[in-house]
Amino acid sequence: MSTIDAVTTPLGGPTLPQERRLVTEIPGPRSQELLARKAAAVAAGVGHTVPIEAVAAGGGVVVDADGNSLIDLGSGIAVTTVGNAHPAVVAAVQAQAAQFTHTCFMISPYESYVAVAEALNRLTPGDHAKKSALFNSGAEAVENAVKIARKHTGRQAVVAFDHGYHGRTNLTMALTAKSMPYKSGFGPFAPEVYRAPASYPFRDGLSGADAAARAISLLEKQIGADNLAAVLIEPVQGEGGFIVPADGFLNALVDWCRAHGVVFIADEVQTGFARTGALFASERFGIVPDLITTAKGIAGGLPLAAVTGRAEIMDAAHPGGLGGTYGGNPVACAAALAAIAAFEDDDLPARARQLETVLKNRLAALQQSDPRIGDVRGLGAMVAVEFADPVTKAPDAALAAAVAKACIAKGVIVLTCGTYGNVIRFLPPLSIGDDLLNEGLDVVASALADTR
Ligand code: PLZ
Repeated sequence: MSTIDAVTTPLGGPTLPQERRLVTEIPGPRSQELLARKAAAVAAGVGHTVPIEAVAAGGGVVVDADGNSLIDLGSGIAVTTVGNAHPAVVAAVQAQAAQFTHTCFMISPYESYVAVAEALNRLTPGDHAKKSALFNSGAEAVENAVKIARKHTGRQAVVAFDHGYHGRTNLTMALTAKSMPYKSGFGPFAPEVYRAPASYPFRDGLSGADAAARAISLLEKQIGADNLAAVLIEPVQGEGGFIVPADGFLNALVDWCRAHGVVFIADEVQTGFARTGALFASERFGIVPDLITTAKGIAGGLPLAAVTGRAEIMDAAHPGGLGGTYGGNPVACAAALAAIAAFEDDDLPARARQLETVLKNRLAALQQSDPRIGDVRGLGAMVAVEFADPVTKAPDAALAAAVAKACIAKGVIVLTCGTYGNVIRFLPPLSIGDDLLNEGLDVVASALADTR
């Protein structure tokens, strides 16, 4: 049995030894035992990328039940941005859990929910009057943003983009572009969802203005502004491949939306909270969305999500029209307040910009010596390499999978992504040290060299 042993299990947080340490093969025997139990007990549809039993994490490492310490370049998919088991988050969670764990905000309101809403209203882009509502997951936030936009406009159609990812619930599956693994066999999907072409500079070569004109033409011809409630887009597309749109693309979309009374929703679930070197990626493009969806990094690992936006739009839903049993759970809100204080007090956006420099310099150097890296791109601590044939640009998913697998075997957690599955993404926690990040990138370089 791989039951956690209180004596040998290290405590998480930044005091964990910040080192890559392999004492067994990955997975070691205790991890293998858990994975066998998982295979027997957990539905096959719930996959895993890193074959370990995690027992502790913090700073820039994840420790497994066999005593291996892996460098974390994934942050649990961009969640533990402040650092795993961040001491202030842990303390806030412990204190709140001892006070009360739940009342249901819709039954008996409490202060921390309101304080999170105030913080979001203050910190998100734009100095207009704002309001927020809290939920449990990114998908739930996106669903509610669409509900709010429909109620506000009295229109039904919603536009999402090629390469977009917005979740796994029924409406957000419809909004998500990629069939496998997210949608295949799970339909029928929600109606009145349309898809427009995105800006993907490495593959379409279009300027931001031209890519926007192409998308806007589709909106006007296929839907008509009068029918369109919302345009929904990730400022940097995450699961779709860390695609940074060409300059001016998002700005032109926002301008068009504003001219036609269409609600512009920025899905900042993955890009939000310092990840891209600003508190919100929208700031890096100089756009002010009408609504912003957030989750992931907001609460240091606790499940919390939000919709924040123009007060008059947010107030369109009738009293009782928005909510949910757990939305804005007090323990998650306490965690969020601690995480948000860390983002602000420790200037974590600046740390993300430092990591951007390290990541891009190292990966650009790697690209110089290896033409199979077609593109290095990203913002802040959200950087990726796209593997492609040097001549035809044909996506090389097999190479991305082989490199990621080799990195994990060598004790470095990296994740793949991309519509074509040919992208390796780097999402380190902002609490990682430069030495550990560089060691992780050394391992990536040697894993890539081994595939030649
Ligand atoms: N919007 C932009 O990135 C979640 C998905 C992992 P939830 N991305 C990770 C997986 O395979 O399920 C995401 C996102 C963007 C929405 C979501 C959905 O957020 O908290 O997973 O519901």
